Amino acid sequence: MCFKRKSRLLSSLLTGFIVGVSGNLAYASPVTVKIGVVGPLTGEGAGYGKDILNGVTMAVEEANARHLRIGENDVHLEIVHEDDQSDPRTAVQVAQKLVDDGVAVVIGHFNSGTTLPASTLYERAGIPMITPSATNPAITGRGYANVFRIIATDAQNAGNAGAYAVKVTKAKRIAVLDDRTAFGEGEADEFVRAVNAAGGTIVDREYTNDKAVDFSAQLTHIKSFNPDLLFFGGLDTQSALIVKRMKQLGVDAQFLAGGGVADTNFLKLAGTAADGAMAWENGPSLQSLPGGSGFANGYKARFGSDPLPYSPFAYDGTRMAIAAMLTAKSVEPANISKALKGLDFNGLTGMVSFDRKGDLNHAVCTLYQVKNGAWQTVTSSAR
Ligand code: ABU
Repeated sequence: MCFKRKSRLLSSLLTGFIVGVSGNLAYASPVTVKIGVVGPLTGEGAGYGKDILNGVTMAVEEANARHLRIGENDVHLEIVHEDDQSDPRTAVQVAQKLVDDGVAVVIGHFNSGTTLPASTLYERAGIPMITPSATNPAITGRGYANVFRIIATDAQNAGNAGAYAVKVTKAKRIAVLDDRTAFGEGEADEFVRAVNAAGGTIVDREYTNDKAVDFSAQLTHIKSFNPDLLFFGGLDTQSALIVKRMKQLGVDAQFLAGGGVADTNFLKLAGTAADGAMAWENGPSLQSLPGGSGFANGYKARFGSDPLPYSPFAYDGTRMAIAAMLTAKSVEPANISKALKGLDFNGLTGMVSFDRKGDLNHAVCTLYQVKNGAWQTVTSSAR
């Protein structure tokens, strides 16, 4: 064989080898699909935001370990997370960053007050957003096609609380205090609506803000109405400060709150003043779910702490988005949104499917009460 032919063969073998290798590499190199996660990662709400990020992380790690194949491509999921600091203006800025970054889906935001403005950006960009925690009914009340919520609304949860206060607790004189956020004020409105519908009486309604640490003025005024139940629309830290101050001021009323309160942070901060406090939460209790203890153990093994209330919903929201990609055989946001609307997903938190508005078809809420220093389940309600 002459040198020229030898060299052509070598060259074509090499080319074939390179094509083969590069072909294999092309086949082996998965397409990266970005999953946006957003909530408060700093500030007062950081515990909740990190809990949501952890829930998404668990779902993404599980999916990547299964080596996803979607349509014609191997797919690797990558989390892109942003900190909205629980601030509506920051939320809009980081929402735009996620849109510009080309995320296929967004899991978040945590707060109703951040989700309301940020969701408009996702809607315009045609990117599906699934909130695992923001419960103001207006979030899904604007006819948006790409906004989903994988947890009960406050119309459902605070609605349960209002009916329960009148019909079961038999409260006759009900006072209401809220933190004037989209969440706190919204759930207080829903609570008042349900109390009125059940024939109950609101004797006083007071307001604070979500940064306040002293509630003496409001509680002193509330005390003058001699209520037998106080409903607070707001989160766990302020709830703990309120029950402590109620004891100090001698406000002898049953404390009842809505979502985001029945957690260990409340117990730690409230101490012995926590005993007897009640809270309706916008979801089933983790202990009641077939996969609940497995999730809690897996979470603790991975992150070194117990899950807070919203990671199970973030976990399911992410898994549902992945199921939508598999159903649609596509990672295009428009196709994911479309597939999400038709899915019946057997999740950790139950059978999940969305109604016309993007809310759950079957939502469960749970009432807890502090007994002997721990939150105990009292009852649950499907609404
Ligand atoms: N739903 C509880 C706290 C989050 C929010 O809706 O603002």
